[in-house]
Amino acid sequence: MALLSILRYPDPRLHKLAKPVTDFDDRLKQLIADMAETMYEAPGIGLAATQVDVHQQVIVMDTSDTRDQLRVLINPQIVWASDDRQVYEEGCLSVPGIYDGVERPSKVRVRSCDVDGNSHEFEAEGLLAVCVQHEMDHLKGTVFVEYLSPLKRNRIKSKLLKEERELKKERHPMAAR
Ligand code: GNR
Ligand code: NI
Repeated sequence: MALLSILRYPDPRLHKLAKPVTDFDDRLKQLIADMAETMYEAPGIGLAATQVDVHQQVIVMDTSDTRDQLRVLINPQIVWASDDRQVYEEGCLSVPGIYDGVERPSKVRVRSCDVDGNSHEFEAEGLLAVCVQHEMDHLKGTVFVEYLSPLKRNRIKSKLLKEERELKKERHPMAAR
């Protein structure tokens, strides 16, 4: 097991398009184990492979209160979405400290594969529906801040870049700036 480092917005690698998984092998199982460990440690309710710089369609999620209901989604597709929508205050491990309302379909039906390549379908609502759609956006290179106004997005970008510079200074206090 290993903790993976999570890319931070505005890293351009967060906008890469993930490719479908074709090999359901031990390498995939290792990636899933490492992503789950990283998600629980963060802590977060979901993590997409894109966020750890792996551009394959892999998601881990756990929206349970007990943190013992790991869900693994490989090559997920939304096969149905409700017309009614809900606004939820979203956050993202790749956009630390930022929370804002995002409107999405309140229910979705998802088809995805498990670690062995078997296809499954399930319906999601509430927090699970929010999380699935948020994670699937990551696989398409979309971060939730892209649903906010350009003004808000630019403020978030500046704030995170400034924090990034401060973090670098702490790591290398004597380096030239
Ligand atoms: O941990 C997370 N919490 C969260 C809260 C509201 C809406 C979406 C999320 S997902 C986020 C983890 C994450 O960044 N996944 O990509
Ligand atoms: Ni996220």
